[in-house]
Amino acid sequence: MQISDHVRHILAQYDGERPGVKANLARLLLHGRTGGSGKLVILPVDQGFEHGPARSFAPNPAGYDPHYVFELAVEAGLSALAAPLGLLAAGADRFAGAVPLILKANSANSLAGHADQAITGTVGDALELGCSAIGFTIYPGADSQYEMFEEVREAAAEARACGLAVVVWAYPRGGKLSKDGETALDVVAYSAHMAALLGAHIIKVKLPSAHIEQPEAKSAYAGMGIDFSVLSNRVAHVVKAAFDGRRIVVFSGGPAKDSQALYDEVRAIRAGGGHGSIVGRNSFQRPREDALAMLDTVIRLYLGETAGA
Ligand code: FBP
Repeated sequence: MQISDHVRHILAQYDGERPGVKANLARLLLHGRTGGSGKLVILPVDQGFEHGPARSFAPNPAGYDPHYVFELAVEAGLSALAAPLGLLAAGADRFAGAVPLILKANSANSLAGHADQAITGTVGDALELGCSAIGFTIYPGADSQYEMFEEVREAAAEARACGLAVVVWAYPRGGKLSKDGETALDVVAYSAHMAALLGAHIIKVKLPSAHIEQPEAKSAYAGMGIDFSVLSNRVAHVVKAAFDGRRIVVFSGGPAKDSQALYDEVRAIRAGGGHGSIVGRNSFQRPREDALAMLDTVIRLYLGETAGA
């Protein structure tokens, strides 16, 4: 596929970046049904690690098979599949070249008592598997946040030197943050900004609520004169916090929900200038045909092909 104006424009935002990184960003942006549009729809399947296999795959047991999620990403025409080392290694050979891969290189598990992530993959693993990017979660606010930042800084520098794009899952939690604070507008925007400062090429966040967590930030938000009760305005604010839209920002799908609710979120992401969705549980927890139909609508919404889904 030829480089489109949308993709050329996005790549131009990464001034001074290495050609290999830009080529891999282009690979992600040109693949699948949203290819060339400047939008990404990515399948993340690290929930087996993060939440455990039964919570993740019991609703649709086909998902226990790594090949199933490769097939889902390929058949749906998605931009990429993101997963930890073992899952990618189980399908990267058979599906070589069929869909770009993102190695999720750190992992948490829900048996742990505090918010932290362990490094579970390396740049060498990502290169060997033919990945376009490597991804890391950070937990802004967590007691372990500074160690996480240092780990990501080190691994991201190595990844960039090898021409891999870097994706950062910026998920505030722990420390002094309240539960509502994890998705508060000010905290999500702050986290997206920190991810950009850490050198992320693609930033993944949860959709922000209208709650403002930090008392010190309240007057700044009040003074902006923006109606933050509207989701698309909140999306636009998070995108602005990511270097004024110079970094790709994608939004996660969250726990399984009804399709219309998901489509409303996609409309808001698009209207707010977000670059796409990274939808895991809402994809692989649905039966295959339902998942394909839902992803088809999501893609068409991003392409502006369907307003009334
Ligand atoms: P979902 O679409 O299933 O929410 O996936 C997005 C994601 O970022 C996964 O990559 C990750 O496993 C999960 O959310 C983590 O969510 P949390 O840490 O909030 O449980």
